[in-house]
Amino acid sequence: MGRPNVGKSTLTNAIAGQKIAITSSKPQTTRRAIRAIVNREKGQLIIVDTPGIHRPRTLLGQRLNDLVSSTLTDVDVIAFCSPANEKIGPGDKHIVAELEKYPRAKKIAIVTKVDTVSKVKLAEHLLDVSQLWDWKEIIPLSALTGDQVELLVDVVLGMLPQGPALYPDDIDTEETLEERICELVRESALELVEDELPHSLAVTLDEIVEGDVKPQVHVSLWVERDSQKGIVIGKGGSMLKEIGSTARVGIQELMGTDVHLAIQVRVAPDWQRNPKQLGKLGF
Ligand SMILES: Nc1nc2c(ncn2[C@@H]2O[C@H](COP(=O)(O)OP(=O)(O)O)[C@@H](O)[C@H]2O)c(=O)[nH]1
Ligand SMILES: [Mg+2]
Repeated sequence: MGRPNVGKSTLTNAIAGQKIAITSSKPQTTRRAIRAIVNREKGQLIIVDTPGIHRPRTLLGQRLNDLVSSTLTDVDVIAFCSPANEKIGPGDKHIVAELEKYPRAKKIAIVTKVDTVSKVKLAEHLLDVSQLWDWKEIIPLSALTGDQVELLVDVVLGMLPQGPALYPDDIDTEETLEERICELVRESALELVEDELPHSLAVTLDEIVEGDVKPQVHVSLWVERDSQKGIVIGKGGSMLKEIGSTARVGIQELMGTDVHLAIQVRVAPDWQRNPKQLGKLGF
């Protein structure tokens, strides 16, 4: 767990060795509790990448916080993440205060993005983190360089209860192909659009049609207002084209084949606050 943008999804992918959760420089992009299943000689680790915890401003925000709470009730270890290059603040303290609610789990702290700071800065940050809670472990690492990532895996595996593996060893995630395709389109759109718009985006899969040459993947990219539709499409469709070509690269890698990607931009009025629209979009 941790504030938005601290590197939770990037770390999940670094451990899994592939992109399971989308990542973004825009905060609050993870909208599901995504499970990555990691098999090592010593055992099986199921990482749950959660949406960042923050004060909810919309019904969507509230639902995501609820999702995080129900997930944390089930896990054996909770890892609180904070980036080395940002001072511990009220947002972090709010999250740490929540830890009381999950007495079952062992708590560790992860200091992310150590590649961005000096040794002195890192030492200061570690000290600040150590004063937040009586952590079982504090592990500084960088998901970008891979520094200490395997150490984290090893430490956490050592904290897990013994028992049979929960998943077969050839499964990487419970995310379906459909979900992963939608997330790749959303990731691409997130990076390309400006400012407030990222929060308004959602993606659903309409169908995958077996074409003569290659499969045709049809998705809908949802926005909240008509005015946003124009922004996402761009001048002469330029923005949409760019979103599509970036997403297509990831989808082709995922499906192991060339695909034709068709994106339809549609409006679901005020969907982040509207229970009916939220349901339609899968929340
Ligand atoms: N320099 C550096 N950047 C990182 C590292 N881990 C994540 N980031 C960047 O931080 C941003 C947020 O990452 P993300 O994993 O989406 O954060 P989340 O919201 O906590 O899931 C992205 O731009 C990442 O590229 C790291 O170890 N080093
Ligand atoms: Mg994330």
